[in-house]
Amino acid sequence: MTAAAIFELEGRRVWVAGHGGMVGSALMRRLAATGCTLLTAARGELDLRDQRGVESWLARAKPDAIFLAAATVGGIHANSSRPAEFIYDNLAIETNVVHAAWRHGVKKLLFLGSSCIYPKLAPQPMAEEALLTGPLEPTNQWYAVAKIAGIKLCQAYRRQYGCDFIAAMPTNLYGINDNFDLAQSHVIPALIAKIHAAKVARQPTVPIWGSGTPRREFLYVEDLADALVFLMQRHSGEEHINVGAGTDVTIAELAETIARVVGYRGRFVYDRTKPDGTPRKLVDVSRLAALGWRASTPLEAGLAATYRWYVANHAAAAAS
Ligand code: GFB
Repeated sequence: MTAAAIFELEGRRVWVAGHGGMVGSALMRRLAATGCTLLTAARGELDLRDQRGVESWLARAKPDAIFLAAATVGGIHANSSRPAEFIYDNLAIETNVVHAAWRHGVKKLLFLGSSCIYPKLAPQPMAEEALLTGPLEPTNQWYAVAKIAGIKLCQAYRRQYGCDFIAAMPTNLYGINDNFDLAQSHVIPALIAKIHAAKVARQPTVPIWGSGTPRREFLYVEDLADALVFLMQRHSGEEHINVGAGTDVTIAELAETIARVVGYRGRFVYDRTKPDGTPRKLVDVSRLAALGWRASTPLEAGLAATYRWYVANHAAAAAS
């Protein structure tokens, strides 16, 4: 791993691709403190799957640095029911942005992947070296293949053209601005929405998909944004870097914790007709820790902040 010279963001033109999403909006908040000039392209203005559009936007905007946080994302159901969109959209976005970044002399680019790049049965915690050592989890293999291609794009442009393009692999994320639509969402926003609705309607039970036994690691998105800015400033190298919280919980434990945060006293009913997905997904954060960064938000505190945001922004709409 290379200890990089610090890449200062102050005074630079920084494009957050995907600034409207959960990760992108957290990055916008975090970057506001760095003194950089923030660049954004609204969805209606630029479709990142359109190669010409991306080329001409970069030619005009001239960013010095890019956080590539734009992606088609979703939970286990969205991934397995919309495989073509997950592979096509993500491959198109990555190839367009990385290629145009090289052509327009972008000095640094950080590509955001996902811990689902690792084999379904990778040894836990999953070190960066586990990449491409075994078969992927079938429910999200399409998304995973696209994200693996993103890592390889950054490596290829670094090797052939000397571009300082790096890749970060976050674990499962949650936080404000998450997607709470039950058909698309990840488990945390789904359980917040379902458990809150059950509390309001005084329902005695809440359905939970799968067996409740899979283990997941969850990172609060404000911590992720801090880690990404840290990596942009301090990491340069071919190796992708895991970003995680360092601990995991079962889905049953997660449901209990969310019930505590929401103030719900009913029971959970496990629907085993729904998929569990990967049995365990905990990333090894040794590389990031060696560089000097650690997550700081405990799960229950992050969940409480996310729930407050959900009540203020979504709960009324969901109930009507
Ligand atoms: O968060 P999630 O959808 O994605 O599901 P993955 C995590 C676990 O929670 C699975 C269970 O075992 C689900 O069956 N679960 C329980 C629920 N109740 C629910 C519910 O109401 N909604 C949802 N969504 N899950 C995703 C990948 O995998 O992780 C993506 O599909 C990406 O590609 C993302 O990598 C980080 O952790 O299983």
